[in-house]
Amino acid sequence: MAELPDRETCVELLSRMSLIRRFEEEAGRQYQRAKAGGFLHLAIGEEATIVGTTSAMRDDDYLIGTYRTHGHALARGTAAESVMAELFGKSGGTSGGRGGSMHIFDAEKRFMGGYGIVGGNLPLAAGFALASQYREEDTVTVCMFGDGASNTGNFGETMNLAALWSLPVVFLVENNLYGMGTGIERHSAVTDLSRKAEGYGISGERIDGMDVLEVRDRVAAHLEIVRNEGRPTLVEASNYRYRGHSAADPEIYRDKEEVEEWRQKDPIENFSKRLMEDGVLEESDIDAIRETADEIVIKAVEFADNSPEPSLESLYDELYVVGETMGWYAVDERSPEPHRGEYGKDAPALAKELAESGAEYSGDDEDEDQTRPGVRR
Ligand SMILES: Cc1ncc(C[n+]2csc(CCOP(=O)(O)OP(=O)(O)O)c2C)c(N)n1
Ligand SMILES: [Mg+2]
Repeated sequence: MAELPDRETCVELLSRMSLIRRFEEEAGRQYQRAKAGGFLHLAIGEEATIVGTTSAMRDDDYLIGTYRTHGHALARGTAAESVMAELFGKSGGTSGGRGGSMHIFDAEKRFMGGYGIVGGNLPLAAGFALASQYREEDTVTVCMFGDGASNTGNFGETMNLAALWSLPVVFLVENNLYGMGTGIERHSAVTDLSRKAEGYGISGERIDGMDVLEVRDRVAAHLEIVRNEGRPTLVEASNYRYRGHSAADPEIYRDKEEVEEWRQKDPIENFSKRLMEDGVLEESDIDAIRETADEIVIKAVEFADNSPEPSLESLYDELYVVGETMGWYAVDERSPEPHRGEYGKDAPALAKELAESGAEYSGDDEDEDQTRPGVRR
């Protein structure tokens, strides 16, 4: 069993996990009330993996996750208010309400996003790591993804390049035993995911993802290996999600006994119990931590409720189409005239310059009809 760190760290770990749990429960409730739109994937039960990992990272390390990442942002220090407002699609959200639940993003905290394409965040993680290497920084990227994502082509391709180029990444599989409604025995030929990158030259380790201290200790060790030895590693954290895959999941693929069995391993309950048994905290301290989480989340909902909707005029903001003609993918099909944000001339000078030098390099600078960029006649 991992040793307890100092009291302050213990309180921090428990507070973060409690905040995530409370936030997720509230997000589920707000989704039922149709305040939060789109899809909603909750990470209730997976808090120890999230908090253990982020607590071992440096502030200047990068983190990228999946579509189940409200907790990852909160653990990195993003304000609960902006995460909730993002779920509500409000302008006070982390991405001004444009991303929603699956696309929480906070560049300042180096949380490089939630990402909706299963396995699609792996090559991006390799890109962040390549940037660190190129700039000769000793920052590490932690890439978190699910057991299901380990079956994608992106997994193999990324492992190969990461190993080949000695990229500074810790790949962390959050193995919650299911990819949507498909159990791991039915979706992966190799169920010991810690070994799944061995053929690419990346060794891995399986850890208990329900134990925040074990996750913290082991991820810290992996970060050290990556930072000091300049090679990527893989960690498989075994955990479980207590709720369905998303808010709309009848859960017919698993029985109540299994869920109950994993509930006995509740990362927050068990850590609280240990802290009390070891005399680090008293029950009243634990209650106070819970109350603080409650207050933060109530305030977050208030903030999200009061945050204004993005204005209609801002619809085409942050859309970039490089070129002199209209980009077909930015066209509002209800009206044929061009809209703001659709013209290359509005793109920032640097984007334009890069596009032009790219076109020149590829010999693609003839004056051709680019009504549909990327589609050659
Ligand atoms: C490329 C791709 N294929 C399919 C989907 C649909 N999909 C969304 S989540 C999911 C399951 C992924 O499971 P896992 O990687 O274990 O992550 P978890 O949801 O358990 O956190 C699938 C198949 C998708 N989003 N992207
Ligand atoms: Mg899974």
